[in-house]
Amino acid sequence: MEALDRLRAEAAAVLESAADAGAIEKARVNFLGVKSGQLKELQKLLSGLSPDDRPAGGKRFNDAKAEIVASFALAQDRVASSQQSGVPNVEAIDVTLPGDPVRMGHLHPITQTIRRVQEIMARLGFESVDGPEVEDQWHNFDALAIGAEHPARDPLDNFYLAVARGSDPLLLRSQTSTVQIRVMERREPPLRIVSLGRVYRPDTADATHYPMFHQVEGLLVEPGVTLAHLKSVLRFFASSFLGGDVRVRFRPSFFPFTEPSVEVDMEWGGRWIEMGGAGMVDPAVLEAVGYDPDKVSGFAFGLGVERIAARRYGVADIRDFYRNDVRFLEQF
Ligand code: FA5
Repeated sequence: MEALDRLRAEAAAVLESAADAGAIEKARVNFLGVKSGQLKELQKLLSGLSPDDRPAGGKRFNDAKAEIVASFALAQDRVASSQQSGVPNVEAIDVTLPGDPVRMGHLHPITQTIRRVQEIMARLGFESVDGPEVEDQWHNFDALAIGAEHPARDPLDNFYLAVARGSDPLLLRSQTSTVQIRVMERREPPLRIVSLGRVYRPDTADATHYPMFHQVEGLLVEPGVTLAHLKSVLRFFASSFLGGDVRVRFRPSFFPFTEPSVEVDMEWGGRWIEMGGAGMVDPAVLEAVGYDPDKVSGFAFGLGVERIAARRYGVADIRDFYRNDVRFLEQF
């Protein structure tokens, strides 16, 4: 039975050094082949043993066979894994190599702008609130003193939603002034709120317009508020947000829900850019939400977030914010 031990050692050596699947297959046929494998030849010798020796001989034979089969499986695993890593027969992972850098994303510049505006306004005591993007006629128009025949309601200037016949038409809000009403309906003055969110208008996209954009709405209602307070707040905001001493200019304007109304311009490289509208909350609006215009007054403003972001980052075309070109967005 020494022949068995020799065969066992030989098989282990051959399989250990087998470099590829071909060599393993050759070794398999040589040692384990059913017809003329070496193991098969030795098995034939078992029948020549005396009945007393046969059980022990059979056991040694089976042990040797199991060992050769195990070496065979090991060799197969070894060759398969070195093929996968492309590295022949060596440790596949070098833990001393520097890791692959992970590409980190960051917040979209408009989201960064929104958070920064909220932060600055919080320093003046303005609390951030939200309102729905799908609005009813009351909050988008009626309560803001925008009459039934006002052109701002034109279906061509708004995204109306299909609703059941006979029910009040809903629309994607065209301005964040809706949130003024929602807050005043729920709360009593004094109030200092700021609301940033999406608004929708079927405007043709160009360098300063997009059909979906964001507004920042500010509202302050207290006894004795004047236009001078409004200008101070806007100048503080503009200087904090844009850095330096930013000049703010009011131009006379008209909004149905403010009286007087102004357009708010900010200076940009010697040029004045319109950032939004503002004014003193119209007494009719205060009355519509149940406030007493003899006791409190207020100011409100609504600025375009894309416009102030473009001003801050030196972006010439607000459409760039929504092209999703990573090379553009990476800069912020
Ligand atoms: C309003 O929407 C008023 N609700 C603002 C207001 C609030 C007045 C409170 C008084 C009191 P206006 O339609 O002008 O006003 O829009 C305000 C700002 O939104 C504009 O000055 C501009 O900065 C921005 N804006 C308007 N349309 C677009 C657009 N299509 N794309 C990007 N920004 C826009």
